Amino acid sequence: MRVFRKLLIVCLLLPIQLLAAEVEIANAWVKESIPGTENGAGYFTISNTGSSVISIVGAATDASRAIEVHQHVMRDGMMRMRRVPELALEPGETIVFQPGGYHLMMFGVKNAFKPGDQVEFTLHFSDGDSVSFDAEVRSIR
Ligand SMILES: [Cu+2]
Repeated sequence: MRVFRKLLIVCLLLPIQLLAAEVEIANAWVKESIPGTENGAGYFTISNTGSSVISIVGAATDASRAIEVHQHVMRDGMMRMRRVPELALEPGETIVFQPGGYHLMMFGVKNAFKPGDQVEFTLHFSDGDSVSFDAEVRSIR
């Protein structure tokens, strides 16, 4: 009986451990590759469903040589991109990654993205957690 009770406690604790990164990812998509280019961009909506601040500190994918979190900024009347080393989400906050704003910038895309393809991304958070999700390639026409 005592052993059984211990097992039960371990089983109850495990799921809590696995759900440490309390975020929700929705509407994940990737731009269809433009012929002749080897860079790509991924978009999604992320919500912090937990009760503490969570920060995106990096991203990963097998689909490209490198990947960075980027933002578009206006400088001297020109639209430019800059790398975002850390992006914080307050509890309850939602940030939309979309064309002209935040995006996952991919350098050296290995296979051109075609509509309907699936691309897997992983986001790394400052607390050491990470979350993986699939994005669908969408036509830009
Ligand atoms: Cu970019």
